[in-house]
Formats: sequence, C-alpha cells, structure tokens
Amino acid sequence: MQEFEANFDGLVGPTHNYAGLSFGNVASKNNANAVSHPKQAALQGLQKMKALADMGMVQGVLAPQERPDIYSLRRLGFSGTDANVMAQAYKEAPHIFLACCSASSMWTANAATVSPSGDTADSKIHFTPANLTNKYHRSIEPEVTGNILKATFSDSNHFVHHRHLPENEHFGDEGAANHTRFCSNYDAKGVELFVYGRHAFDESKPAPSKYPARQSFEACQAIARLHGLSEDSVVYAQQNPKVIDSGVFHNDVIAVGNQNVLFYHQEAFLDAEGMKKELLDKLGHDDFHFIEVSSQEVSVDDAVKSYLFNTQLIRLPNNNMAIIAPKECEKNSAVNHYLTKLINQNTPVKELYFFDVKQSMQNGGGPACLRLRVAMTKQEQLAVNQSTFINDDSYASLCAWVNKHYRDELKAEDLADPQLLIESRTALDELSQILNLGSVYPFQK
Ligand code: SUG
Repeated sequence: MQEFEANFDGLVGPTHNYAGLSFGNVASKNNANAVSHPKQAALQGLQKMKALADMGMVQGVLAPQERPDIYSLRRLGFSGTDANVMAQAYKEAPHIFLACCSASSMWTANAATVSPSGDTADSKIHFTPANLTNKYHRSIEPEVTGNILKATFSDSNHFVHHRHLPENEHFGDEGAANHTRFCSNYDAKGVELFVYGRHAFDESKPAPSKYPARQSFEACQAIARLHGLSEDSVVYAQQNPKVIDSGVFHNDVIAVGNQNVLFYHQEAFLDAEGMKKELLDKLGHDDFHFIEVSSQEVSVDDAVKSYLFNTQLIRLPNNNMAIIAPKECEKNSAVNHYLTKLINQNTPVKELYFFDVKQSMQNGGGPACLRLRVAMTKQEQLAVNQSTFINDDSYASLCAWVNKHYRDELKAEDLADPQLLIESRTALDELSQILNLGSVYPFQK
C-alpha cells in the first residue's frame, strides 16, 4: 500500500466517567452519574485498534490528557496544594470540578481537522486542533492536544501544526467530526466537505432552537484558509437544524464518508441536493456513491440511539469497504436489517463488523468518534513517531499498562480522591515513555 488512510484512536484516560456534561448529546445526559469502568473502557478501545491493525489497516494511538486538570482549576481561583484545589473545587463547585475530570479527549474525531498533502498548497499534512468552545470540559483540551499531535507527527518536512482557532463561539470548531474528505486515491487531490451548524456572524440564517450548534461556518472557512485548500476543492454544507435538535450534536452522528462514498441520512443536511451537486462538480467525475438512508428505513431517533452513522467506513487492503459499527447497531432491528441489506447491494461497502465500545457509547462516543483519520503516503508514515503505531508488541504493552494503572470502576466521589491524581500522573508519565512522546503534559514541564 503506497497511500492509505491511517486511524489514530484516542486511548481512554484513567478518569473515564459519566458526568452528564454535554447538553445536546442525549447519551451523555441519559447516563449522568452512572458508575463508569475506566479499565474496561480503555481495553475496549484497544481491542478495536488491534482488530483494525489485524485487518491490515494502519492504526495509531493518541495519548489521553492529564485529569483532573488542576491548572484549569487554579485559573478559576482554587488554590493551595493540588489536594486542596481538588477538595475545595469538589465541595464549592462540583460541576466545574467534574468538567475538569472528564476523559473526553478520548474522542479524537474532535482532536483536530486534518488535511492530507494531496489537498494542501505546500503538499504537507496540516493539523489544526479543535477549540471545542461549546462545552467547558472540552474547551480545556486543545493546548495539550496540540502537544500530543506535535509529538506524534513531529517531522516538519511532512507535517504542519496550526494553533487552534480563537476560543470564542464565533469560531466554535469541533474538528474532524464535521469534516469528511473524498478522493480517488488517498494521495491525489480530493474534495473536503466541511459541515457546520450555524452562521455565527449572521443571525438571520437558520439555526437549531433547542440544542446548540457547536460548529460555525466561519470556523470551517478559517480552517480551509489555514490549510491552504483551494476553493475548487472545498464544499461547505449546513446541518439540518432539526436533526441537531434531535440530538445530532456533530455531523458524524448522521453521516460518514470516505473516498467515493457518502453514507448519510435523508434529513442530515439543510440542502442535500445542492451539496451533492457541488461535490460531484468539484470532484470532476461521477464515479461516486451517495448512500442515502430514508426516514422510513431508519428514523433519526434510531440513528441517534444506535449510532448507525458513527460507524467507521474503511477501505480494506482487499479493496472492499467495511463498516465498523457499535454493537448497538446489531441490537437495533431496523438498523441491523438495513446494514445487512446494504452490504449485499451494488456499492463498494461489502463487509460489516460490530464492536463493543459500550463504555464510550454511554457518553455519546461511537467507533468513529474514537478515531482521527490521517490519509498519508508510505513516506509520510515513516515520518510519524513509530512508537504510536499499534502492532502485537505495542498492543501488549498498552494492555499491560492499562491493567497496571487503571481502576475497575469510578463514581463521582472517587474523582475527588487525591490519590487518583497521583495514579493518573504516574500512568501518563509511563505512557509518554512507551509512546516516546517526550514531555507533553503540564505536570512534566
Ligand atoms: O463532546 N461526550 C462527547 C462525545 C463526543 C463524540 N464525538 C463525536 N461525535 N465525534 C461530547 O459530547 C460526555 C462527557 C460526560 O458527560 O461525562 C462527552 O463529552
């Protein structure tokens, strides 16, 4: 394989918990205060990574963040020793404390937007970490995300790292969760589809009324400018405000695409016909498959519950496309029926695999949320930090690392245990050696 799409999954961090932090994300709200299982969560994620590596895919891993985030708590006025900061925050502002404990960096589809070298003016791969301004617990991720990306893709001959967009709702950016790239070969010039929820500078335009639209049009444009994308290779499309109000907080909850396939729900876009036409015009050919799922086949509600579209659509070495779906899709009869039918139709999608990522699903994170895609050439792959790739050895050491450091379960009150901070820092210090990252965390500086 000379050109391919690598998947970099987020490793679930030691404080994985359910705090109900994401208004507009139905699963997060429904599972608020449930007991979490960090060890099981991290192992479920690693099993999916290993399975994709075993299918012949190039699979990498991105390190989690340091939590509880004592630095953010100090910035908000909590003081004293680290243990005092935690105790004071937990007592006086439990919601803020819990936000600073979230392991949400595991959803690396929100880590950054990535433009492959085939699309950019300087023929390098460009990364912009997402600012995630809409949710406080996520807005504290981009700085360290940038450090981790730089330590993973460190060779400046091939990789360009931008600073995240201004931390302001006008430029609310959720990264690759609202970004899809189409192409013939991964190293050829493609078309990048940016999907947004609202126009931040024009309130007369349609917008959802119940739940927030996290991604702005202006943020999409800024990323396209930073990455040096030409106008004839970018399409902007607005999400249907109605589906955002039904719990579709990112476009990757209602659509997924790869190469010459876009798999999406009938109600996903405000103007699906306009988007399709522009996409085909800009691709310059019509060897393309729009796989549209109608509301009769699968309702938006079932799509949100099962995460039918938060599946990974991957190109296997045998050239088939495969759908990597959560087990919840197998259990939902309408969705299972649809998927079984789909792989027997005349499209490139021929294989279907179900994975148990329930610990992540209960926070609204399916298989596609857990990975950041980086299309690359063999030469670019050699320039990546090699310790971050998953193979038999790295899988075994990462599983051993999780088994050594992670707790079996966590409740809200456990997060205030100062020992958890020590455990978490010890674990991350060891992980940065396993992954050869250098010093990426504030506690290491
Ligand atoms: O940002 N959940 C994440 C889920 C992100 C899913 N990513 C994509 N669709 N690409 C979010 O809403 C919940 C955390 C909590 O409630 O404890 C959370 O942050």
